[in-house]
Amino acid sequence: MGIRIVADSSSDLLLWNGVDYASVPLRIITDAKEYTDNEALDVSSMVQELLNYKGRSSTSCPNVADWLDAFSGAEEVLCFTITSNLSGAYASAVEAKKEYEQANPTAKVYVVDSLSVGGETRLLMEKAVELLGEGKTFEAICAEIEEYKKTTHLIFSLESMKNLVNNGRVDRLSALAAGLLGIRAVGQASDVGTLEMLKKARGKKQALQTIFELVQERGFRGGKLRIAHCENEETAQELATMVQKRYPTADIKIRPCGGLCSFYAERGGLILGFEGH
Ligand code: X90
Repeated sequence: MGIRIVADSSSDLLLWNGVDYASVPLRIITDAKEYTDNEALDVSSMVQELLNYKGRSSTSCPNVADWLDAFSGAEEVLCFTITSNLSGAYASAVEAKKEYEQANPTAKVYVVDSLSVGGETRLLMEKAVELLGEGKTFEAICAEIEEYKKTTHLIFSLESMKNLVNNGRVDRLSALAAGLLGIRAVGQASDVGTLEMLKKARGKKQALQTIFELVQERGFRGGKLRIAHCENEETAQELATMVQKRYPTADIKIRPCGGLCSFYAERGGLILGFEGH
């Protein structure tokens, strides 16, 4: 039997053709409604509803039973989670691993703490599938992913950080600039998987320039780049064109943010996962 890939929905990938893959949803919760981040979720409608909604909103991570469901039936599982520094998803996955291995003594589960979200997590998952295709063993794949993780990065640009601040995922002071008209907050997933503010950019052009510089500073030289956007395909495309012009062989893919990333990145947000050094 092959290796199953499992990831929570912060990876923005719900289905994966040709791969034994399961996505485990996070949830977005308001006093009025609960949204489950799976294929049935209409992300655009959710973003619009949340913009009109004035009450409290929050998110919740998968619990142990959710992870166990996704592991069920598999002999070997590679499980990818959102950064353990901003969510309980990693902790519940580790607990699920223990329970699963206890109940199935020959089964193996390896939990990767992405220390990131979205595109960077996806790069780790893509690497796993690539190594699987090369016929590598489970142990070798786990070790290589941990090495690869040291070379991948995440940069974001956000027009609002309201939901991040309200849910205590970033301190209010660092987030002050985002939300002012025309100011974009540009930052990164730090080495320990926290949200780190780096720059303020005024207007779209400056934001794109800033992002491009930061991406290159972190060693991007035309490898893989995964851009996720919240209702901002046009800017994502502009960025891709800019990168492709400088690095014609770059492997760039654009996709919309899923529910969880849309909730935190908010309308206009861009999240980039890429290969560097
Ligand atoms: O457990 C939960 O309820 C989920 C909490 C998630 C908190 C943060 C998600 C951030 C999503 C925002 C821009 C990228 C920041 C990257 C920092 C590592 C996307």
